[in-house]
Amino acid sequence: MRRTALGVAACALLLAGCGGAHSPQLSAAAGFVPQPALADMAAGYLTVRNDGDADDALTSVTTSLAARVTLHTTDGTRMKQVDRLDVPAGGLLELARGGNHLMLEKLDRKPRVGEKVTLTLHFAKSEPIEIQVPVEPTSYRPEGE
Ligand SMILES: [Cu+2]
Repeated sequence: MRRTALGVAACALLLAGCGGAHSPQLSAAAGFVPQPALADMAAGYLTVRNDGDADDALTSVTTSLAARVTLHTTDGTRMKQVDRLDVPAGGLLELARGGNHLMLEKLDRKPRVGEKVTLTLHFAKSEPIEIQVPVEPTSYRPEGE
């Protein structure tokens, strides 16, 4: 009992000592890959939510489906490859049609509607998150978009 209480107290001190232990707390949802029109390239969309009190950033994505995944932003009608996409503290990183997105390049095979694709998201600070996203019809748009 006593040891536990001391442990907790020491822990609280330690946390206070490192500036309140700010850390990101991430979760990923609402992902999908539209069935690609091209044989060797697909887009990917998802949302990363940060319930923590420190910023983080998506820095890369890996999947067995594609040799390479790049991160893109969209500026007007032009897309631009970027090194990272920020996931602000208490905020969202949204990847959606017409905006930020993933490009899955050099596909192993063409994914079909009904399949699941496993994506591993890598971040600047947080541990990687693995999600399974469905392959949707080419022109699919989620509700509310
Ligand atoms: Cu792109």
